Amino acid sequence: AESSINHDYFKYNPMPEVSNWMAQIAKTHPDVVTIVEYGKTYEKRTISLLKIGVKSEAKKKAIWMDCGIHAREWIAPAFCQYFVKEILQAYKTDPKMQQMMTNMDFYVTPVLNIDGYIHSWTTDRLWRKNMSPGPYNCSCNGTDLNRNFDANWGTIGVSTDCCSNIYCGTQPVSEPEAQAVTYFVGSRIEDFLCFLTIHSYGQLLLLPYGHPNFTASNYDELMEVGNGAAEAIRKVHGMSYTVGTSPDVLYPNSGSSRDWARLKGIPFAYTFELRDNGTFGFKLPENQIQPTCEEAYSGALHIITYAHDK
Ligand code: ING
Ligand code: ZN
Repeated sequence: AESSINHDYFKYNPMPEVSNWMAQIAKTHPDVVTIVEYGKTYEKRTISLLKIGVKSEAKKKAIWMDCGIHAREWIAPAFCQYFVKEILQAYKTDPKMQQMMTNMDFYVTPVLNIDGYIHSWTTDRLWRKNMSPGPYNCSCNGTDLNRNFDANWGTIGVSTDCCSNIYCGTQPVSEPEAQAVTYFVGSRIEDFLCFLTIHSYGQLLLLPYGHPNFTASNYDELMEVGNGAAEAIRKVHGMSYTVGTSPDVLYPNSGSSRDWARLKGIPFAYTFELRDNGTFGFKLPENQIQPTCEEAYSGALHIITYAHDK
């Protein structure tokens, strides 16, 4: 219990501290938390998530959240840690959270791209991709995991140059980290109401699809709920988040995990692009971790509550 009590949520934590924290959270909340190991990274590290909910034999709905699919976006893993802390705290006293944790399990992956995250701490702060080697005759490492999913793979907003930061890999789901999410979520797809994938930066709430030729069947509802989340965010510290599809708000892309999740049938699939707007970019100062997490928590809960209540 000591080290989870002492965990500092408002600094950036390197991977060993995140792993220790996960173990402590599971140990100190055995009634509602389990660690699930569901894959290996290219460098053979274990990918784990925290499954959080009231344990029961009944079939439950589910919420997905992953952080740290891109190595340099350090505020994302910080948010997943904060999110877990907050829902566990709310569960103690808040009847709404007790109801949601009774009906749903929260599956939270604090760091998906573990190899890349470690590389960005030790070697290259602005590393984005995973660490798998390029194909034959290419000397660069790394595939952009958010271009590697099986969703109009390789068609737009990607590069086939293995040195590019948006290299999509040799084929859909070629990467072990993308495989882990695809198999875990794909094997219980009908349980999931929400798929929230956390990035930085830009202060955006992005919804499917990244490909400009496709429109989600529930686009209007996704926009409405997204705008509600942006309003909830603004109420916390006055920050403004822009809501829309990737092509409408920024640029098109293919092979994102969010698009894959929506294509598979998860109704509420969003990408969060946390602070800031470019002043500090990926190197968001630690004194902004707390306000960024507070506002994003409010936005995420808006979406989750809507999905639960519907
Ligand atoms: N942004 C995401 C990326 O994979 C995205 C999501 C896609 C934003 C397309 C805008 C357009 O590029 C970051 N920051 O990684
Ligand atoms: Zn990203």
